[in-house]
Amino acid sequence: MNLTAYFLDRMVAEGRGDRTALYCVDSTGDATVSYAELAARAARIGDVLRGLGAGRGERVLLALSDGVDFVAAWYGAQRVGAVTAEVYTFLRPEDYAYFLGYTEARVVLVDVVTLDPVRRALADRPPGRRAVLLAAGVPEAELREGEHSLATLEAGAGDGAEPEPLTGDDVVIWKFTTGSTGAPKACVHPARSPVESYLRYARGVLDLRPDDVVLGVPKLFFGYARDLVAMFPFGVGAAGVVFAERSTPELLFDLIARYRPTILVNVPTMMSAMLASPRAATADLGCVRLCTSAGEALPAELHRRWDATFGVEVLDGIGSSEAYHIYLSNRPGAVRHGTVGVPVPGYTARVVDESGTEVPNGEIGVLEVTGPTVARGYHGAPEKSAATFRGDTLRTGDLFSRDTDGHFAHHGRADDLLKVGGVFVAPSEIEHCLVGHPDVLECAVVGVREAGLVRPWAYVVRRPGSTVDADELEAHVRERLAGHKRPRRFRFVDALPRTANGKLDRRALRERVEG
Ligand code: 3SK
Repeated sequence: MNLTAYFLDRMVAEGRGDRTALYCVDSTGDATVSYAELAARAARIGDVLRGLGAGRGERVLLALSDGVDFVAAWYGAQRVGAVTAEVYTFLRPEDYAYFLGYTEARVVLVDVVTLDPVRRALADRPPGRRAVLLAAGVPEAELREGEHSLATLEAGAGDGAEPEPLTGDDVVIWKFTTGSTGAPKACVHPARSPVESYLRYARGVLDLRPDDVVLGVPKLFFGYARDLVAMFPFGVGAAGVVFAERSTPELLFDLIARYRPTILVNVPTMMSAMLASPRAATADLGCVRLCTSAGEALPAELHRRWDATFGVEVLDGIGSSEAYHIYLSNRPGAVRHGTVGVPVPGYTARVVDESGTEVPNGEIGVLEVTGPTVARGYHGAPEKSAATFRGDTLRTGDLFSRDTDGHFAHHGRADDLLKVGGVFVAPSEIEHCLVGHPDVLECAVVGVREAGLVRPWAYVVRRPGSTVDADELEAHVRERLAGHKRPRRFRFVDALPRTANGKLDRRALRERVEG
């Protein structure tokens, strides 16, 4: 089960190598890349990596911006049986030092954006344990002794030997957690995880088709997007759109007009930003057959506004690096607002209390999910792994309820719960209520100690041009929420802190509040 053989080479072997695998927009311009071209590059890069000592089981760290190089290098590493791990491109040297030390990567791939911070991080590594630096898109003249240019080595590489023979049990992917509750940890996945996820979610739920074109809002270092844009489509001969720039509503509207994607891989924050854009009223999303939403809970009110404005069905779902990808999702034609749907085929989900007993429908508890893609554990964290994984069951730490029809609703993380006046309050309930106000773009609720008591405070980002004030929001929540759930204070801010994956960073917000 070699992922490059499965997702790329197979298309070529079946005579479909001329089909477009990627539409790319990066600093070198626009490119259309066929399956045959991508497979050939992956084979040569595999040869390069083997030559640098990154073969079977060795970690290859990708610190690359989105583009053809990212995708070709990822499949090159997979082809030779290496273990791929991806990191963000806007980190500080000390962050890269953490990832280099944690992964003990044999090779680190960088580009013009990450060359300098990674180079500085490498300088602090013990000499015998330094990753080899392989630079994509960086002129040879800018490289130092011991650093390598991907283009130069690729030009001298062979077409690559056969893909490394692997089984579904061989570990090939490390997916990093977002790190909003501590240092990022890698969830260790065998080759089976992406293939099962592709078959069950991408085929079973999204019904991916050869004529699909998938555009993703998050960058490729986030597995949610990487798999949906540059892996799952390849299983059916469809195409992904990759672009180096950060996503903005304007850029997305431009890319939609240009590439006419049929699937939009989205997150709630961007859905809210797209709705707030002046272009929302005239944007033509008629080409999009499905929009996925994950990464954070999608408030029902935001979902309804999206439906009314764009008329594109949204499949809200939930996934995680621990479970590899999405394991609960709404289904086309059967969307239930305010829920993340029902288990993806092959998964079972239970809402349990502290003793592990299933709670009755409608009650809130912690979600446990069992399925074929649950990670082996976190690398180097046996205690955290033992507390989170039990065989193919994952204790998610997320609060959920299940309705009588089997749809699951997300109520935030168990460790984000606030105890207000002795009663547990889920910040997400207050946030979803506030986002229902037409002038609230986004908001976050945290517990703040006032005179020794925990009180919910709301941090609110107004819609552009809005002057909505605390009194008006107070009136809005008074009509909708019980007294103890109402925010005691409203703070208006320009933006909320977010993790690299775009999720709300509650820890950073709490630090800001306390600091
Ligand atoms: O939300 C997440 O963290 C996630 C991670 C990996 C794959 C898919 C998703 C939604």
